Amino acid sequence: MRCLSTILVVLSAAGWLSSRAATVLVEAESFPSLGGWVVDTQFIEIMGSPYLMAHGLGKPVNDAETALTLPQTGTYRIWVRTKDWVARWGAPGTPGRFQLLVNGQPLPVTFGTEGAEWHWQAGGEVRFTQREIKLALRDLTGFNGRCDAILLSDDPHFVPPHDSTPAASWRRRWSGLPEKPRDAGEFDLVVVGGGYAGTAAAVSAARMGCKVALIQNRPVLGGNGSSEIRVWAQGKTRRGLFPRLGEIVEEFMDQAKASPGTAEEFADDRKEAVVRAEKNIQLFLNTHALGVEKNGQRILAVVALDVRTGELRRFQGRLFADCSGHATLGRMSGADHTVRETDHLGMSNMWRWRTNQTATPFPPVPWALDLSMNDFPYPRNGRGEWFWETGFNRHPLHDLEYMRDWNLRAVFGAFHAMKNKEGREAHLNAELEWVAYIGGTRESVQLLGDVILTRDDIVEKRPFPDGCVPTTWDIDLHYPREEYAKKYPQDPFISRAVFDQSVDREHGYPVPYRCLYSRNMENLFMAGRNVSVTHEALGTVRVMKTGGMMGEVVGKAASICLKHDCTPRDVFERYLTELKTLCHLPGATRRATVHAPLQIPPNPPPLPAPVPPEGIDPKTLPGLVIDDAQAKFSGTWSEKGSLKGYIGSGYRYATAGSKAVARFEFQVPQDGRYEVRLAHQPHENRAKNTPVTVFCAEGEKQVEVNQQAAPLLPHGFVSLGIFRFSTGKVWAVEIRAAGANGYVHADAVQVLPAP
Ligand SMILES: Cc1cc2nc3c(=O)[nH]c(=O)nc-3n(C[C@H](O)[C@H](O)[C@H](O)COP(=O)(O)OP(=O)(O)OC[C@H]3O[C@@H](n4cnc5c(N)ncnc54)[C@H](O)[C@@H]3O)c2cc1C
Ligand SMILES: [Ca+2]
Ligand SMILES: [Ca+2]
Repeated sequence: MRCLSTILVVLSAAGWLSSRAATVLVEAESFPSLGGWVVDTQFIEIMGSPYLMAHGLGKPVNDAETALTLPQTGTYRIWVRTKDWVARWGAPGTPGRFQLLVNGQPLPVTFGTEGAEWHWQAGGEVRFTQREIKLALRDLTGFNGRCDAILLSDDPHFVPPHDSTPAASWRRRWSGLPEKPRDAGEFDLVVVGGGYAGTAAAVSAARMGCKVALIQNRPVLGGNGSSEIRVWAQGKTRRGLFPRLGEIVEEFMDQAKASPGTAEEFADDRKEAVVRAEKNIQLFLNTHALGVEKNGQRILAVVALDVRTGELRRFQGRLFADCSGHATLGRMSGADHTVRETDHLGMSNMWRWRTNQTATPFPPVPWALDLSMNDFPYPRNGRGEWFWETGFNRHPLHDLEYMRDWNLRAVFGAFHAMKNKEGREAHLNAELEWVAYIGGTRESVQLLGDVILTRDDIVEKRPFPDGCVPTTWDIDLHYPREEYAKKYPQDPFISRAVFDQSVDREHGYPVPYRCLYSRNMENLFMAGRNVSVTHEALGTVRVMKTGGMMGEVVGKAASICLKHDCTPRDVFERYLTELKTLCHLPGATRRATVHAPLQIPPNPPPLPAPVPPEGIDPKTLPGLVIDDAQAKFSGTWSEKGSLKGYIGSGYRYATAGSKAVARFEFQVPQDGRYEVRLAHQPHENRAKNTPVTVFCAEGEKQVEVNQQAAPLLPHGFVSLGIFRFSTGKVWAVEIRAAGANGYVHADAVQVLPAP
């Protein structure tokens, strides 16, 4: 019965059965004129659709408008899908109020005033004597009212569906759109997500002769590094094993002077221009991937929603790359993954404010977080920076809208304290200039590859045969900042970063290629923050230039898959040398197809000079010299401070009594007696009893070194004694912080034949 009435509705909406009931759905995001409303695509998986939001920073935004033709005249009941966005916290007031204007007249109902959940708020009945009608959304507050869609039905028994399925088929049915996805073409590589990782993957693959679709659900490229979120790109490029990696990233990366800086500094247009210049790339902006077709362990196609028209499109591909940050494609296809539900990195909505020439009011915001000036760090230089971060213990996918809205309540609550409470005198002329409505997320889902990279791999510099992308950022993990967490302990909104500085920041640790493809979906790559690493390892690899270089490698590997008709795993197992050859080529190298000859640009950027040691070059010293750059570290070590005279490019030091251990390993060229020396730079905060163990043929010998005292031997060495070593075994010197009475210092070990 239900089925039959559905068919009648379809027919009548199409105008074939004019005597039957008509139901019409108008997606708010499809309004041709958005006025001041913005299209929010962040929560489609949670609430079912893109929506329009009135993000006016407290000033009502201009009306969004549309015109449409009803299937027939008559009396229609009207609903608006919306919510009261602060109701889930029972906060006083209803900031998200707006009206629906029908042919210029507001309906008597104020929308956005009820319900913590997305639902159809009833708007009453309207009689239409003309089929051509006009609708407009009129914002009443400027504080983030939201409208998903409008439903009109002349069927008196019609009940709107209570359904948050993404792009549910009733939406297309009542919008008069085809149910089936439209064919968008066949591609060698379909890239989902146009952040740094996806953009670089698309450019790299296209230049290597692949036909690429780049699908990005926002109007701009760059992800967190776009003008919408304004995170500046960090991580060092062009170094380590493959110093050409990073050349593509450098073509489009920002030169921002601040994070968050101005919109222009993030150069969205340059990113787009670099992509548009590639004939092999078709760029699909405002397109959100939400479905997948597969056959066993192979992905066949991605289905994506045109976020403005509501149409579905089907992208057929041989290979796919998930660069969505949220691992959307991987999860949909059944790729193995992990989700860390608590104690993860959070979401930030950065913001900017400025001081005007004259006084500027800011309305009271009783529904925002109730903050006073000492409940948050003062937003210096007009910037609310990265640490306006929340959601550490919220689900990184299901609670995304929760986190974004909590961030908005925090920012507006803080600005209210500045404008209307204790901060008032000092901020009469202050005005909010920009608040990101797109949340910047850092940690959502890790897709699992053949290698799951860990902190120890990186810190101990574990060599992998497929190491390629240099990661240079410290292991940077975030926690709620306790002093600001007291008022809202359930949802702290200010973070602190803890840096573990054991990463080789100069040369970078080479992240293995096997972190960049799925271990169970045989034609799926990944790059960026959703790759195969642990939480701690994400602490370093997540920065954008590093993720962009992963994209560069994925693009090259994709071309090898095509050339040899093989899987990403086969590239590791059979064509690793070929991948390395491609990684050594300048980023601007091209080939017309994957079988065509390589065209190496005549004037590639000069290779970066090898990083010269700032200190004493170990190669100039006699005997074996093992610098800290080659040593293995466990526990927490800080990198180089200000003491001069070190060997190589620095030294490390660790806090007394911690679990830190530094291990300098070596082998000797022939059996015999050797003098073992240890270098340090003296300082009064160093240990007088640094515990050192020499692993030698006689066993483990304990020595204590006074690292406050100046070393007596040349180049800052002290002698640990004479020991016996034999060939064919790995010997070592270990420095430990446990039991030390000051910082322990690890610079270099020297092994010399004893006279
Ligand atoms: C506030 C903040 C400060 C940070 N500080 C720094 C810093 O100083 N420097 C630095 O380099 N990094 C920093 N990071 C980390 C860094 O921004 C991220 O780890 C990085 O952006 C990850 O890049 P990505 O390309 O993997 O993903 P993203 O930048 O998240 O890009 C993914 C893109 O895919 C799109 N997308 C998602 N789902 C779909 C879909 N279904 N269909 C189509 N498109 C989709 C998204 O809209 C997005 O544009 C910071 C992050 C935050 C939030
Ligand atoms: Ca919608
Ligand atoms: Ca050193």
